[in-house]
Amino acid sequence: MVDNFGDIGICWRLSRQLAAEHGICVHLWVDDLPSFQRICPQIMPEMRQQTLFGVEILLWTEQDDAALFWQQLSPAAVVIEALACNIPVRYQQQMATQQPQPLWLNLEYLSAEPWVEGCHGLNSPQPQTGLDKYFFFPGFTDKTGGLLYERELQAKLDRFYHNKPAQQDFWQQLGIESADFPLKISMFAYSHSQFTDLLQQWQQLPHNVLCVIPQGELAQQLITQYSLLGEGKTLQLNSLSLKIMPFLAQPDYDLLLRACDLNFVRGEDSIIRAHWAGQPFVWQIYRQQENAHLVKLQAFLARYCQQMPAALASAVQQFYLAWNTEQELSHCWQELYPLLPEITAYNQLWRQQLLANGDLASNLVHFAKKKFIITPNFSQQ
Ligand code: TRH
Repeated sequence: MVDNFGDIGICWRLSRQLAAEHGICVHLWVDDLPSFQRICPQIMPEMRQQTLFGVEILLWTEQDDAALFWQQLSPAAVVIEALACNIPVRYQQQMATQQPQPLWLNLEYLSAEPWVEGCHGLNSPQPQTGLDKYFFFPGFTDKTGGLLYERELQAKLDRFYHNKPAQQDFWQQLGIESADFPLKISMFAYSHSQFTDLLQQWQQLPHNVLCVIPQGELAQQLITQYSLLGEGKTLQLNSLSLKIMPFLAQPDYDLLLRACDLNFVRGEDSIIRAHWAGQPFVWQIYRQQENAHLVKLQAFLARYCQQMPAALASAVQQFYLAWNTEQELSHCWQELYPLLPEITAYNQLWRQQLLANGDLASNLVHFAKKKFIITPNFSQQ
């Protein structure tokens, strides 16, 4: 089972936003429609071509006649290679024959490392086509492409948060009476050998705690560990209620993050959505070989914690490091827990700082317009 949704999650948000807010005609090529359907239930995996939310979605196949297929397509004015995919060579060759030449962008992975600023917007000449490919880096500063953020997002999240019946309804659809839980935690994480440390800590709190876990790697680990736990069932461990929940449609997942008091997130898309939700969050970064991810994690912590009071920064950093290196968690949880209100307040400032960099989709459109001396059909549908 594919259990990673970050790449499609990012491409889908970007495509929808380019179509909805910038009136751009977007074709999104995807090679795994069943995974896409997990975050967007309207997707019909058996359809090679479908239009949703103004975006034309097409199946990317590697079948025998694929070369001919790509060769026959008329290239777009702007072509985005997202997150380390490679456009088929035949399509690249077609791009090279166009006048004006298409703008070719390489949308990179998210990193808070300082070198990103120097590489964002750089061109990389492609000898086989004579075209330039431009690096477009998401990031946390105004020298990067910024972060995905839809125009109406804040208003939508605020409306939901202040509409108590809507929130109650949301929880009820998950089979949860939200009023029973003064502390609600969402737990979207990769498997974790020390997770039971946290569960033990939460069981001992003097009030009820809810922890919801979406279906996936960690949920499977827990189902193996606790025979009474299964999909849709709630396991009661003293004051802790543990529940495996269905994977939600992406917009509902955004609401879940707003409705919880603490969000554990993973990968590159959910961490950013947790930012916008504004509640305290803990990031489990996607693991890479030779611990390359820990360098990225430190770079993020350096930026995120920069303006925190020293004691807060230290508690946050220790918890993040323990969570990402599978160390014992009880002690760091005890340090972190009383600081959650302080983190919530800090997150508002941090969010404002990030929003001042502009959103990624708008920055990308701006970049594309700057690169075109004349604007072909990119900006109008
Ligand atoms: O799924 P991920 O672990 O993705 C990762 C990283 O992005 C990594 O960079 C990539 O290379 C690797 O996959 C292969 O975590 P991420 O990035 O947070 O993506 C999860 C997506 O799933 C995000 O768009 C939110 C969405 N989601 C839902 O739509 N519903 C849900 O119920 C949940 C839990 C998530």
